[in-house]
Amino acid sequence: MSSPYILHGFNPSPYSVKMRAILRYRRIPFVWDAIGNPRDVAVAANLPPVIPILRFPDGRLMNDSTPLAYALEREHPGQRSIIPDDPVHAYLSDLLEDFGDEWVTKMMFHYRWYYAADRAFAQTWIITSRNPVMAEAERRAGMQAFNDRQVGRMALVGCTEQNRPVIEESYRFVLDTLDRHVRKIPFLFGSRPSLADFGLFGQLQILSVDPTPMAEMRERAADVYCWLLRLDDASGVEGEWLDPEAPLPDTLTALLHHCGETYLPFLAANTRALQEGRDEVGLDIKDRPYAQAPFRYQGKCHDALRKKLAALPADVRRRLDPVLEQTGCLRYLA
Ligand SMILES: N[C@@H](CCC(=O)N[C@@H](CS)C(=O)NCC(=O)O)C(=O)O
Repeated sequence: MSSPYILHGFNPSPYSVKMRAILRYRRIPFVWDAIGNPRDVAVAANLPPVIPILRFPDGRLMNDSTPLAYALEREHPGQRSIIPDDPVHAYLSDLLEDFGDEWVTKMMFHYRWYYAADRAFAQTWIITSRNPVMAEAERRAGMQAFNDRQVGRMALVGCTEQNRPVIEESYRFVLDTLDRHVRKIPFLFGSRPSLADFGLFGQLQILSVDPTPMAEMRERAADVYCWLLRLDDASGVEGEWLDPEAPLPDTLTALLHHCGETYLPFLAANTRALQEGRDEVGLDIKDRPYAQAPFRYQGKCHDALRKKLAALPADVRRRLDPVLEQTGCLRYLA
């Protein structure tokens, strides 16, 4: 057997468990290397210092889960692809993946570092993932240092007291809507999972473990909780995409509509602030004030979504634009 892929990541990292679930669903043999500090692998390879990092069988190292998912599509074409065949659904899947990666992540970060019970649990989870057995003093110091670093970053990613109602309300909306969806259709775009499912999975999987959002999820959206357990290893799933001619399920349009009234206005305001060199993004989201410093990476995400839309042929746009228009997304993407 040729040497398999190696995924360097760890369990408390949403993007790591997202990539792991993709590899499992796609039946791509890999080794899950969750020993030590996986971020060091990125630093040593001169990559952006984020996890996970995937080592390809030829030795190449790469990180950033979205380009990684697409690189795997190129390496293994036609083998349980996670990109819907229909280009309209494929674009909507990209959009919802980005919503998961860049907006739902605010919920993940907020719950994890805001509530005392969650902070305490996250410290233990992260420190023991790096090194399960440590001298007590070293363990305590490591936990405190990690806590302080992450709490210090909250404002940077928009997890502030002012933004808390927007973030928590959005979490509840996503739970309620996804709960209704997975009772009718196994995954977002059919009975097989798409890139969008994995984007949401990464963040929600962590939210299903950290104590405060876990309790909320189990009580409010038990089907979402069970959906996450299924998607973690979906290597046995054999499914079909939704019929592209049929109207989109109302739960999917509700999620897109939510994206059009939360994440996308934020993304557009973020891009404007970056272009104008301002140090604050401020806007109203569902009649509530939201503010944070501009985020360069999310400027790139916005640009990528717009370029992808602009590159689609006219016959695809004729079917896609009405969906984006009706859900309030188009004006932020065109
Ligand atoms: N866009 C990247 C984001 C990866 C990311 O932000 N990973 C986090 C952990 S889940 C990280 O490594 N943060 C840097 C740090 O904590 O030092 C992806 O999709 O993979």
